[in-house]
Amino acid sequence: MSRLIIISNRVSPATGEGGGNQGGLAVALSAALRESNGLWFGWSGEETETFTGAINFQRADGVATATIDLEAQDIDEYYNGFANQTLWPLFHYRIDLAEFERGFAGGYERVNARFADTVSPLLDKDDLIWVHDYHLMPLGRELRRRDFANRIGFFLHIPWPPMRLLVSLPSHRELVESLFSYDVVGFQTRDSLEAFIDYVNGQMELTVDADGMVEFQGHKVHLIACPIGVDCEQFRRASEGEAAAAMRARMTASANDRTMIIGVDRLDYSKGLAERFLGYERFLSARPEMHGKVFLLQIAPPSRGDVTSYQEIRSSLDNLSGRINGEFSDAEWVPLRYVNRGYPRDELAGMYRAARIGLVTPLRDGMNLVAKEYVVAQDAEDPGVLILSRFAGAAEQLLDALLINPHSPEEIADAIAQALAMPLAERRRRWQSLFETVCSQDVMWWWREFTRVLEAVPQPSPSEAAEG
Ligand code: GDG
Repeated sequence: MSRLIIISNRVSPATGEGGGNQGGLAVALSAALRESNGLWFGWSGEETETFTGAINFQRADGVATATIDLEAQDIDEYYNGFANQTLWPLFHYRIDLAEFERGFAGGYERVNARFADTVSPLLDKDDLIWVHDYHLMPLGRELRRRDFANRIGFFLHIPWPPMRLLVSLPSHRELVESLFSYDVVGFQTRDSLEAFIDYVNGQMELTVDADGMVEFQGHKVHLIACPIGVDCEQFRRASEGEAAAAMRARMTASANDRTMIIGVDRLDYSKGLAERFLGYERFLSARPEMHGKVFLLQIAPPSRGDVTSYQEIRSSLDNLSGRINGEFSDAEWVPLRYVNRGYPRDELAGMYRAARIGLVTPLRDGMNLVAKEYVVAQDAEDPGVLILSRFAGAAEQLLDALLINPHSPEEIADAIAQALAMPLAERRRRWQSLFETVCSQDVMWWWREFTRVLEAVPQPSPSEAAEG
């Protein structure tokens, strides 16, 4: 078995038991690394005055990590700039928020080259290399330029946008061409895969065969859809564990016989929080008989606070939540509990379980793990109802959720009413089917599937590698 090298913007291995407090991705990638005695490489999250490429090595619970610090200009141009002000909005169909600055693009290229330079001495020729997400798309090309003939795969966690949107990026062709340095390129959904194929058909005049193989400048790339999942077993255990039960009991006490609806999202404009609040407001306006009987708990830990569009969404949600509570609250009831902080994962599991409705309404999302976590955490005897945006990648799999258009406050309001009235038998039937789907393609399935496809790529013989 080859050694696995994972390269991502940030490195977050799962260590020890974790008490159900580590995200599924960290748990799965750590398991993958343990199995192959591999290495996880990325940015430490720290700033240094001048970039040196000095590597900080750590090992905990059988997982080896190697991290580098970046300088302020790198963080501005690569992370806050090209990654989060150009690619993130554009790939979430928010061209109105995308900034196209040459400095950002230059910083992105520079940091990808720096990643390649610093990781190169750590690589052996038989290593299987797995690069993650939009921060590092050109890294495969940078490694090829440094003569690495290894099998290299790339997985995109966010959506791939339609061709007509992508062409508004000045360097779209170069960015896409750089993906042809990989052997396997994985997307979350069929929809993203098809959008990518559309681009290579339309802009590059290449043909992708029925197995997802496409050749560019003599190099074959395998395109796949490989949906990420959650760590079903661990999260199920966490949701039945002590911390979850204690949190659930506290929530039940504080709910005071009111039915709870829950939303959990990073504070990000792609998550459709404003639209969710408007949908809930519509529900409250249309159903005065429900006043005092329900409340929405929205957990929204702030993220990317250095970027203006994130400061703006935060302040507009402050206004909107204030308006809704001002309009509908009375002395004994607050309809919206809007909380700008995070909770430990096992407590989150207890909150999901205490909620009759999981409200997940992103305007666009690569997958959305919250939808899957909500399903896993439910009590099989008395499960809640998942309301899910059609525009989350998870909607391709979770067909037994109540699927809605998040741009429509009426659809959100109607779905809330339908979920509240849903008979137990229907709740159980829908949940059973969702649970089976979520747990049959969990996060362990996902990494095994991706690495299986990558390992199946024929390794070039030493002479081919030398020619290539
Ligand atoms: C990207 C893609 C794709 C949230 N609040 C708390 C907390 N969380 C955890 C959730 C969940 C995770 O964060 C969020 O995952 P999502 O999938 O919902 O969204 P992104 O962060 O945007 O992730 C997405 C994902 O990558 C994986 O490929 O699904 O489409 O955008 O696990 O539970 N965790 C804790 N406290 C919180 O308050 N502990």
